[in-house]
Amino acid sequence: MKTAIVTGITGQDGAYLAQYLLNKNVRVIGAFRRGAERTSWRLKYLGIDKDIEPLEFELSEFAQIFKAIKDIKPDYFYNLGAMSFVGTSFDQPLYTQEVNYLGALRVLESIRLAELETRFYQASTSEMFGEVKTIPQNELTPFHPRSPYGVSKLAAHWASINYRESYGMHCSNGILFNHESPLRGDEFVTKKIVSCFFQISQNNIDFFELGNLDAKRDWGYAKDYVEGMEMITNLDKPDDFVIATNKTNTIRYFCELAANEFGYNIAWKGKGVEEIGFDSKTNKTLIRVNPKFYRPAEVDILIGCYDKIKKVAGWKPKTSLEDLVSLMCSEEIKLNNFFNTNKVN
Ligand code: NAP
Ligand code: G4F
Repeated sequence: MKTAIVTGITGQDGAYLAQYLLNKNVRVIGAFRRGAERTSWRLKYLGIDKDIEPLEFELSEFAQIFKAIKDIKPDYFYNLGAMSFVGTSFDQPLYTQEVNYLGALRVLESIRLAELETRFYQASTSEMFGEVKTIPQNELTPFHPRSPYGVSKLAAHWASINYRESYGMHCSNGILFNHESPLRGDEFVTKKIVSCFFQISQNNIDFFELGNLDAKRDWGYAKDYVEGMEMITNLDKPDDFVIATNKTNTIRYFCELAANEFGYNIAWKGKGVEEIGFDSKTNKTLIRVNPKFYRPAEVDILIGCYDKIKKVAGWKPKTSLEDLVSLMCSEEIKLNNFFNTNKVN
């Protein structure tokens, strides 16, 4: 039986990856940080909280990381733990580097010092492309990050390549474009939109506020994407791969799709901060713009070409944006019931 350490086990991808690895008969050691309980609501929701071996783990603490890796000698190390919210990285640039870049470096250095054959996976991101130089973006597209988060992830990306080239370690980077699911954190725009429409449908709120409606993202389904992570680490040759859908859409379009799922028909009027989204059936305003959600520098468009991973590992996306929105909206109701009936963290 192979053993995998997964950092970020309490996050969206950690939960789905753990579920996928367990189904492949891999022993999963879930690295969580103090303050989080040993099991997160996501693991509980998926029904796998009892199947994961918890490991207290802080990405800013070298001695703890080194000891864990030396003692456990994992076959795989999936580094998904991060300060992952772009907006917050502008307010916490140093902490973001500490965890996202130096955290990855601590893991790499620990594997090297412990002289292990551990296969390392780094959660790289389309945010590294930032102000994009080509459309679509692929593994050869030059990087131009636009946030402290993007800068930290790019540094970790290069560290992973550097350990591969310098020490022959099996280090791979998955350059993942935005991927969403019912388990997505509340602060990310897709989940925020779905949750707010649900709250409007329950008469708990009248409207909600967003920032830039024109940004375009390549959105896929997280459950499809963790399969790509597992495929990458099982390739003979470590390498870097884009995982994406090769389709891009605006935040505005995502709102329209989610609104439909709850029985609203969104139309738009006004411009900039004056713009509103209203239900054309009732004329009620459901969406307003608030500049507090704008970012100091924006990534305007992301769209990824996944040809390389399709060719090398046979991975391709299975879920359309329309199906993804539909499943996020229907699951939102179930999630609400889950939170109402479970004491979870
Ligand atoms: P997420 O839901 O925000 O989860 C982040 C995880 O990192 C949480 O488990 C969090 O633990 C953990 N973490 C944060 N700081 C830590 C620290 N100092 N030490 C140890 N663990 C720490 O993120 P996600 O969407 O699953 O994304 C997984 C990874 O992929 C992240 O590295 C993200 O940057 C990257 N990525 C995500 C996307 C996407 O669209 N989702 C795209 C590209 C790359 P707590 O629960 O204790 O906070
Ligand atoms: O959902 P977001 O916060 O995701 P973002 O910034 O693209 O980052 C996510 O994807 C990255 C991959 O490219 C990951 F690496 C990263 O960890 C994270 O998972 O914002 C998406 C877009 C942005 O352009 C933002 O300006 O939506 C725009 N937006 C408009 N109104 C908003 C809002 N974003 C948020 N979070 N909240 C709003 O109210």
